[in-house]
Amino acid sequence: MENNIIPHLHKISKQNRRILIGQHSLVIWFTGLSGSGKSTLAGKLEETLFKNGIGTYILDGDNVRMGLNKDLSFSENDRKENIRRISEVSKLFVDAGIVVITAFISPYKADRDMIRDILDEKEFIEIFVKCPLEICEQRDVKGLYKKARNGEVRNFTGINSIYEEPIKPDLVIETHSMQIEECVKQIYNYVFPLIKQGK
Ligand code: ADX
Repeated sequence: MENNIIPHLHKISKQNRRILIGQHSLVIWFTGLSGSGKSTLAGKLEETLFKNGIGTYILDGDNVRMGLNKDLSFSENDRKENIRRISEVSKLFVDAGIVVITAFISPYKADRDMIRDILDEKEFIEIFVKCPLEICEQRDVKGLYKKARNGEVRNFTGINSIYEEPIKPDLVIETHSMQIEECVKQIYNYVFPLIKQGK
């Protein structure tokens, strides 16, 4: 496509910034049903990483949809656009040297694959927060499952909108069968060496 945009190459690179901060920046991408525990895990993981000297930033569905993405609905196209924008924002943060932790349902496999594609190698960790729909529905922290069952919320993931499970995620965390501390420990043990040594 001819758009007359020529990227400007600045002198300070992603690698320069990583060396200055002392970490390998990457994206820790949580995917799973509403109520599966993505935001809770993201928050606890961030606390643990922060205490261990890692610079992080959380991008969370409910928060981002109040600002940058407040014009988007839960239709298939808007969910795609939601994830596309978040991927681009995540890429910028990675370029800045920061470890990004995201918490979005991100129901479509193609969209999650797209994120992996726009990032470089070793910059994307996909974590499937696996929790049966019945348990998420029992938890119903925000009361949205009840509303979806009553027809008050349309296109609700798991009820009348699909969720495509990851086929080969880097980690699977079952929040219904493990204590939160154990889940965080497992994730931390996996990501910390990747952040510190980039391998
Ligand atoms: S995504 O599908 O586009 O990735 P995202 O993670 O940004 O979703 O937002 C999900 C959050 O929005 C849910 O946790 C829930 O609180 C709220 N929400 C409101 N309506 C819906 C809906 N129809 N389907 C799913 N989540 C919804």
